[in-house]
Amino acid sequence: MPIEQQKIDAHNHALLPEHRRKLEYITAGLPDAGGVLRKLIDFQVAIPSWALGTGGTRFGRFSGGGEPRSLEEKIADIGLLHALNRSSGAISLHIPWDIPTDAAAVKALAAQFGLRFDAMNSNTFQDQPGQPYSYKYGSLQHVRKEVRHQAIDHNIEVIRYGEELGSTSLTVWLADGSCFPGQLNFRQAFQHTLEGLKEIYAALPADWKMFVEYKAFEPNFYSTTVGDWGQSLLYTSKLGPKAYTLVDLGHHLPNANIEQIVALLLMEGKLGGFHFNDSKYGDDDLTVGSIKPYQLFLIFNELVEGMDARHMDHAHDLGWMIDASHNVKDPLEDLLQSVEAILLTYAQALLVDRQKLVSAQQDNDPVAAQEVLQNSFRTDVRALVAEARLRAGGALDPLAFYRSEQIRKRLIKERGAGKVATGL
Ligand SMILES: [Mn+2]
Repeated sequence: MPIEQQKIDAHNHALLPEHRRKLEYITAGLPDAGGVLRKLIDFQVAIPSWALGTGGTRFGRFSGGGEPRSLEEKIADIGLLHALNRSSGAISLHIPWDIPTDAAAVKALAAQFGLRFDAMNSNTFQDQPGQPYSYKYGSLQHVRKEVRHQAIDHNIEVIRYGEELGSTSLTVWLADGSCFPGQLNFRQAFQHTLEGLKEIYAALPADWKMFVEYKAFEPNFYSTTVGDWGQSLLYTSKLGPKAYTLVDLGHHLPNANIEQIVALLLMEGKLGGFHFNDSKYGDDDLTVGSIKPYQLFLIFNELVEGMDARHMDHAHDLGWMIDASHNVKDPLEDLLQSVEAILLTYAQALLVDRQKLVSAQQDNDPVAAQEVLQNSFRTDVRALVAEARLRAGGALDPLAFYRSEQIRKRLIKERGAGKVATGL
């Protein structure tokens, strides 16, 4: 659904006096507001194609209607988000849910919305119709060679689709593992997985990256073959320079110190990508920043510090993506909230007084260190993020605009109430 720029302009015009007042207040205290705004404008978060429909649990799925019925409509939904917030300029596809029948046309459509293709995602955690071998007992780890080869071939096929679309990375997430003690030989499962990843790695084009995502549990509940960042790092170190670890915020055991994991992976040059979501208990896939915003801030603080230490480009050198599910919210509203939370937290991390923090660390002064961090965390940066959006051509208040324009209602009218998008 195309959004008319003049409607966004009218929305902005009405909010401008109040916005200016708040912006002046925050920028007055900043040494380099212009630099922060430029970084905020550059920062783009990829939206996965499977996040546009209502998500479900094993208990049910309650569609809100108007869900995209095709890859083209998924692209249109992300184009809509990007038109409103100017920070969702990439799409991450999942094969086989999003096989492009005409890659050139799909690429051209995405370009019309200002979108590029982020990481391609393979799927060896579900059986597809007509598939010769089942992944019930794993894919790359499987005890049978023919199952492993089927999984390898699928990943290579995903790379080929990605090449046609201009993507430059493959995310491999393996649900492989075991549900019961004794079910699996851990070393053999690791070796099989490594061999399979090596074959996939060999098929990567020269400028591509491979991301190996880890997860502590689910769907397997006793062991996972890429269960934590150590295991992922082991694989990616053995694979080579194009292989990186991908951190999904929800894929840790409770209370894991994710900011420390991020710092060490960055130090080793092995952090490649990031999946944002939030959780209370496990892999809850809730809206980013809705449960533990301070943890997200501490993670971003390490990301900014670690990327600066390696002279990395914040916007382009890591893959940023939302990986969440929306059970009770309108997916598009949830995604607007998530992107907003990411940018607010990134802005807060950019405000951290690094010199003061280093001094506090050198002086063994935990009180001063806490003051530095919490001073940034408690700064209201909403006007700063809104200003970045305004300068990039977006809406000052994307969510308010989405609601006042009754976009979901219009999507239901256009696409129907009963159609359910492909995804989880
Ligand atoms: Mn993920």
